[in-house]
Amino acid sequence: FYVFVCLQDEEGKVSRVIRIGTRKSQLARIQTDSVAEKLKELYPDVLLEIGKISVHSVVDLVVHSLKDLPTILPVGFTIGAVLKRESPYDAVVLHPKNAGKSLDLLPNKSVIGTSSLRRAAQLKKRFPHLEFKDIRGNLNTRLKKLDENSDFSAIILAAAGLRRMGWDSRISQILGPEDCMYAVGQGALAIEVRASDQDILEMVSVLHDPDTVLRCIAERAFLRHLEGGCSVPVAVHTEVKNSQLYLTGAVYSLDGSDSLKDTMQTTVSSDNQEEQEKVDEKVQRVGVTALKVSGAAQDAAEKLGVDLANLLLSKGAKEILTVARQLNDAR
Ligand code: DPM
Repeated sequence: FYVFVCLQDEEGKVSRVIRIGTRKSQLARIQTDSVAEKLKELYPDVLLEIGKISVHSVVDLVVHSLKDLPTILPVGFTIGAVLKRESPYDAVVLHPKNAGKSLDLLPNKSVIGTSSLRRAAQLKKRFPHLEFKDIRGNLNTRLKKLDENSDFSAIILAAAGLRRMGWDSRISQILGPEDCMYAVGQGALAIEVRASDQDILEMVSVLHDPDTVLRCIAERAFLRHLEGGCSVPVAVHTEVKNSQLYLTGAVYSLDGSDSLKDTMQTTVSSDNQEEQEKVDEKVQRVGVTALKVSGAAQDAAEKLGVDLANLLLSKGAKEILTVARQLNDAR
C-alpha cells in the first residue's frame, strides 16, 4: 500500500513522482494519509494518487511516529519534518466491566497491560496496588485482547494513537506528569527522507512545527546522551513558554523505586539576528534536519538535552539504567 504524489509544472506535466511508503497497520495508514493530505493542501498543483508499488521500489518519504525512530538514524537518512505534536500523554483504556473507574479505584491486584518499561516503572510506584503484565501487538490487537478476555483490567496507550484511530471514547483517564511522564517524541509525527534529497527536504520542511521541533530535539538529545534506546525506562516532559524551553527528564529502576528526575531550561528566542546567521540550520541534530527553524534555537535545545543528561549522569543515572537493562534482558 503506497501513496503516490505527482508534482506537476504549469503546463500540467508531471515533473516528478514522489513515493510515500507506509506499513500495513491501520495506525500507519492513518498517519500516512494525514501527511499526504497536508502535502496536497500545501502544494495544490500536486496530483495525489493512492496505489501499490512493488516491495523493491525505493520510496521518497516515510511517515513515522517520532517516538519509534532511533536517535541515530541509518546513514543517508534524516527526519525532514516533525509535525505539530498532539497530546503527548498516556491514557488509560478500561475493560468495559470497569467502566467509570480510574487507576486508583481499581481493586487490589488488578492487572494492567503495557510492555513499556517506562509506563510500568512509573505506575508501579504510583499505584502499588496494581499489577503489570506485557501486552503486545498493534493497537487493534491490544484493544481486542483487552475487551475479549478478562486477562486485563485496563491497558495503557498513548492518547495520540488512540485519537488518530478515532477511539477517543475509549480514553477514560489521561495520565498527567505526576502519574506518568511521556516517552521521548511521543505524540509527534515525523517524516523520514533521504538526507541528500534537497527537493523533498524543502517540500516537507514547511510541515515543521517549530515548538515541537525544539522540544523533540531536546528530548532526543537527552535520550541519546543517556545512551537510552527505545526500550529503557526514560521519561520526559517539555514546554515552550515565553521563549523558554523547559525540559524535565527522568530515569527509573524497573519497579520505579529508584529514580532520578530534574528540570532545566534555556532561551530559544530568535531576537538576535547576528547570532542567528552564524548558525547553520541545515545540519542534522539528533537525526532531525529542520530547515526554517532557527539554527541557534536548535543548538540551544540540543545543548539543553545534553546538559540535563549530564546532570542526571552525575547523580548515578548510568547505574540505574544499566541495572534496569540487565534485569529486563534476563526476564
Ligand atoms: C515505544 C514505546 C511504545 C511504542 C515505549 C514507550 C509503547 C509500547 C507498549 C518506543 N513505541 O512508550 O515507553 O505500550 O507496549 C507506539 C505507539 C505509538 C507510537 C503506541 C502507544 C502511537 C503514539 C505516538 C509503540 N509508537 O504508545 O500506545 O505516535 O506517539
